[in-house]
Amino acid sequence: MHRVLVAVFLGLTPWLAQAADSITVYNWNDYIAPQVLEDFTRDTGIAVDYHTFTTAEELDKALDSGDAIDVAVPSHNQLPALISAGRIRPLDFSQLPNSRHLDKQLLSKLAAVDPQNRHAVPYLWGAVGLAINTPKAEAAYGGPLPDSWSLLFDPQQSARLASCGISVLDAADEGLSLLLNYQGRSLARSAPSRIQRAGKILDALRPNLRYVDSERYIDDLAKGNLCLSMAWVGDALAAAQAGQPVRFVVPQEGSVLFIDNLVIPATSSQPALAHRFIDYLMQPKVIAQVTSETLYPNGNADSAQFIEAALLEQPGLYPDQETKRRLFPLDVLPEKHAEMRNQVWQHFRQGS
Ligand code: SPD
Repeated sequence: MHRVLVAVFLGLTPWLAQAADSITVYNWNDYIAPQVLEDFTRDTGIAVDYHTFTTAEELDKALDSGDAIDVAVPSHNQLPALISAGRIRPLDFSQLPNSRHLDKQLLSKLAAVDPQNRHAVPYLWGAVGLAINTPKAEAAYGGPLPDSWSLLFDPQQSARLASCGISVLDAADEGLSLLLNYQGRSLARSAPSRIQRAGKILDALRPNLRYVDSERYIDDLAKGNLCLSMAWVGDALAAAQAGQPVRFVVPQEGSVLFIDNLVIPATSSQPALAHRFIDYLMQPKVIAQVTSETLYPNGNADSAQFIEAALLEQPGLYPDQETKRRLFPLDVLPEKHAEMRNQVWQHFRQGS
């Protein structure tokens, strides 16, 4: 559904590209309400050349390429490297009056990776968990399922679910953080040799998985073609909204939290227009529309009044206090650890 709507919008881009002012935006797949892009162009006369990516590496590559990008959406754990490499600019808050609506608690979390919140404003955030198609998974498993990452990380358990379809996000930080947390450890505090050993466990799981991909699983969950996925919350809730008996679970061992942010890359050729786009998205009514369509919580303290009560109360979208206690933010990795993480993940992703 999300992708169809995006395709409709993209069909309009040749016409939009003729507008005098235009900006280039890089965002995660399935992470905008396409109507918001059309409304922005209608309201401001600024066309949007909109690109999507599905992994953090793809965004890093685009930002390293030197191509002019006006607005991008990195996750919080990418910010320290982007800031220290000079890849993103400090924001000019005098051009962002709607920043007054931002959630102060989220801003204080972000200040740990972007001191004084100079470079980034929160867009959408959420938890990683398991998307479970309960009837299919229970039938394959042979009874009720434990509320545990063991469904995925214990090869004996995942072998029981392999026949109904398991997928894993193509997200090294999430995957390795969750595995090490399941083992009672932490990715950022693990030596490269420990990360390498974690890679061996992932490799042992690989035969039980249908694929490692962060985009294909959205349609497959929504069509009932998978019974267990490591999932970002909105992608899991979209399958439930499409009518599948899919629930989003934050297992008892806990899980990771991401905050995705609006930033202006150093290569932006239109920083004033980029500020206008970011400010537009920070209007409570606009970002509420994005949350309502993507099913991800947003970083705006004043948007709830524009979101349907049934959606706000939907379990999983905004985690309750008990779930929040089990969530920890994705870690920022020292460079040596990051190299090992990339090596291990590339091997796992390829499955050979
Ligand atoms: N459908 C893609 C949604 C992206 C969610 N955020 C990704 C965070 C990666 N660290």
